[in-house]
Amino acid sequence: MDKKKDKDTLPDIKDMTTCEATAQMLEKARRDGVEVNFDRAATMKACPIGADSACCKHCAMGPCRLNSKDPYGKVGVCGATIDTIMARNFGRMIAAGGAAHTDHGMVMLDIFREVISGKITEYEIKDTDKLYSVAESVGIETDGKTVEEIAKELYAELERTYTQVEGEIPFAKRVPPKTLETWRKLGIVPRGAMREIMEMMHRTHMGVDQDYKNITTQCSRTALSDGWGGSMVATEISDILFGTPVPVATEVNMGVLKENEVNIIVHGHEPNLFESMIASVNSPTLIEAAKAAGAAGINLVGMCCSGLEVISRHGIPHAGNFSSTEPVLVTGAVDALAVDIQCIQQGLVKVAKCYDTYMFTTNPRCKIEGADHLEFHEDKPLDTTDEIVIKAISRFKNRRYPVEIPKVKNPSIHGFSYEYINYMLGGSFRGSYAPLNDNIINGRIRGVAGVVGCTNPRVKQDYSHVELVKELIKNDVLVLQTGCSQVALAKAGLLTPEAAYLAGDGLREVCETVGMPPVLGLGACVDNSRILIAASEMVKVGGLGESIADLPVAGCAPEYMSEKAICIGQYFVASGVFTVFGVTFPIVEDTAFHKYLFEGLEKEGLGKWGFAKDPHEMARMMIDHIDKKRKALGIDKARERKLVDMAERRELA
Ligand code: SF4
Ligand code: MSK
Repeated sequence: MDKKKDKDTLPDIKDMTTCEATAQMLEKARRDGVEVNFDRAATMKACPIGADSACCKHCAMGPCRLNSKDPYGKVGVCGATIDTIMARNFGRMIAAGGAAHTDHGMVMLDIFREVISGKITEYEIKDTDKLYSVAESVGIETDGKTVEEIAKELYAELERTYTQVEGEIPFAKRVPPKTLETWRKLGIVPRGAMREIMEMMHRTHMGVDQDYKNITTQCSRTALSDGWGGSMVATEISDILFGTPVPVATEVNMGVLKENEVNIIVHGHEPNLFESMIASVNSPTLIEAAKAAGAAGINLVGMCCSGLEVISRHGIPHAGNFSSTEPVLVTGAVDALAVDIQCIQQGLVKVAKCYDTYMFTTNPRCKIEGADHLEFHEDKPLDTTDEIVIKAISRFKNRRYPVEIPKVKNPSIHGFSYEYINYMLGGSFRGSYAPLNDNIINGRIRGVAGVVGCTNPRVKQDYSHVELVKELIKNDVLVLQTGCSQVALAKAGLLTPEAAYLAGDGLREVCETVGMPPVLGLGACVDNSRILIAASEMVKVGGLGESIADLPVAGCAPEYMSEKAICIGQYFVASGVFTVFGVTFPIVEDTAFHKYLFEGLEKEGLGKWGFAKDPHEMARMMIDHIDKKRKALGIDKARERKLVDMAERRELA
């Protein structure tokens, strides 16, 4: 890197992130002459045609570039219009995002099968209550059966989530009847995810589906096969194998690294690698080896969604979200970085090399040139994780660079699973979402928002997440969180009961009564399924309409970057939720396809998309939508509280 030139042309660090620790590491990276993701985002200009999805390279007659300023001015060589091209690109993003989640889910199911058959002995069924409840939710009779029998039946049933050729997937049984009726009418109830993703790819091949509305139908069906299928299986099986989260207090941000200990970070998405890493760092032999190398101990921390899987199950500290994965290596304190799948930037390898950090890929799906590959096998997981710990100890012993760890960490509480929210609101004997619905109906809580998704180094890190959520809770909107957004809010101190002081009067009263934060962390990005289940339960409890589309709820991914996020957005929209995205939207405005996603789908009984760059504008759009739904339900009057001003007070006196 040409340090002088780039230092002069790179933006001010305070415009790149609001995370103090990340900012400190960006400063250090510049001093050290190391290039990280934020620098690349600043110097790599986004292609404007690609950003609008106005190009197609689906065949060798192209690539065809249309003009997003004059979208109907020309067509591709085959005659494809801008709407066809954008819808096909959108569909392929959904197929890729859905494939990532469903493949993750299928791996969890593979592990479950091998645990039941006894081929994997390192893991076990940890949460039998959850096993029973999931089995019953898909219609499996549990009375008089052994855990093993139920588990085998559940495996066979859930395998259909992926492989079913015709008919509805098992978790369609969890969808509120009215929502399901709309899906059936529109022909979007998903079959197995493999079939839906395959059909999505087929339809978007050159010369197949060239009707943007018809392509959108398959977009919805494919996305739903993820949300109510692949992702939901990933969440439920992870809970059965590793435990359903309950609230746990921990700390978040780079200050969780320890200069005098061997630091190991796990980054990615699947819980299995991390679960075994926990076993390895607690091995007395390895702790002894670390001490013999001069360390006070072994410090295991998480990042990204791997970190969120274990923060909520074990209270393992978390060092930061997606955009901080390269900057954290600049501390020089990370002795080993172990990654599995998804959101692993190739740039990590170079930064790791600059600081002598061992970087290990562990999954056969994700090898990276220049990183060491130590394959992880669930039937002998400790072979890999022990080896990573041994390598980390050797790096600690031979640390060559000065260590600089930002002294920034925040206390936070995570682990609000759907089940725990049920218990928290109603108690163990009458666990229920009824108190939530009651408080929405009486107006103390205005509505519920899911604020989720990535960070993106093209926008100021964490800024939109935090501003948006502050605005929502100030307006009595309870916020549910997953993915990297949750880490942004944890770093800002909002995942604690004390943060209730930032909430409006009504929400604050509820939080103080229950003792809960106004912002609830539900899990990793694959766990958005927990939000869908919570929404279904709100419908089931009653008083807030008959379908998810009737609920006073909204969703947002203010700083998204991944194709998984687009798939999540579409499954929320298809489930009936108004969903706002920030950063950029890959569709030309004022085109027919854009109008269909942003207005047309709602008219068909689904949700709709929204887009805004400014978090306050996002909040306004979401609150307006929540108020619109309250009005339609006839519960808007409950919120009309007369404010008495000073003149009126004097008059009353
Ligand atoms: Fe161009 Fe049509 Fe081929 Fe796409 S499918 S590259 S629009 S000719
Ligand atoms: S890790 S998909 S950056 S939330 Fe799930 Fe974070 Fe987004 Fe990756």
